[in-house]
Amino acid sequence: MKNIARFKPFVFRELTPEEMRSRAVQFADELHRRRSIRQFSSRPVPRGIIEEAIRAAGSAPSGANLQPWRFVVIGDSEVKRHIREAGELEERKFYGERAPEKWLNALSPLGTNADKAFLEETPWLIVVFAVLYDLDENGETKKHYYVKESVGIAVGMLLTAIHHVGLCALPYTPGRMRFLNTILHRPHNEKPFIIIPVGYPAVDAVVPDIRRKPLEEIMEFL
Ligand code: IYR
Repeated sequence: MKNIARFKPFVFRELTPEEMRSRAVQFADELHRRRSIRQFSSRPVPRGIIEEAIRAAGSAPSGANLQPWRFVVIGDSEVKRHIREAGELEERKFYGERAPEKWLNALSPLGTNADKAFLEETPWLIVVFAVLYDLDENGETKKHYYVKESVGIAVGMLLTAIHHVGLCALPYTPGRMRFLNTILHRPHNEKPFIIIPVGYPAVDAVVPDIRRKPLEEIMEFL
């Protein structure tokens, strides 16, 4: 093992306990206002905003700092249409044959179905790929570690960044997503992880009336 670790001073910005408390409450409240949206407006969103949100996601921690993610942003209507067609084909199989009764029951409060108009409505679709391994100069594969965990954290940060700038999104995952490699010309080591339509909500958008578990149900201190 070659030791190539180099270190530099860590610049820590300490907050007062009052600032800490106030920021903690404000941030939790802000995140609780986030909702997954399924009806979007076609109102344009500047590309620079999407770039900054992805830059925020790119700060996520990752296994061995290998940053095993790729964000493909689609603004082209024809590409969006292809993704919608392939997504809806997959969803018709899911809702029509593949999904077990129990799964459909769990989904019923959300009122979802095979129609995925949002894939064409939003100005941008961000398709996140998990990069399972890299190829080095000699064509040798270089393994990536904790890929799902790393990409999951980055996507969480991306959704947070999108919400923070005042836009809406939907973490969307059709059951099988390899069609995205074909449509977007991505190599096989990149595995589709999630599709995130981003934009303004439709003026008449509605959200399911569902609740979030209160703190006591999700937390335990020992
Ligand atoms: N992919 C389908 C089904 C679906 C599955 C889960 I788990 C959800 O939280 C929501 C939907 C769809 O998007 O309709």
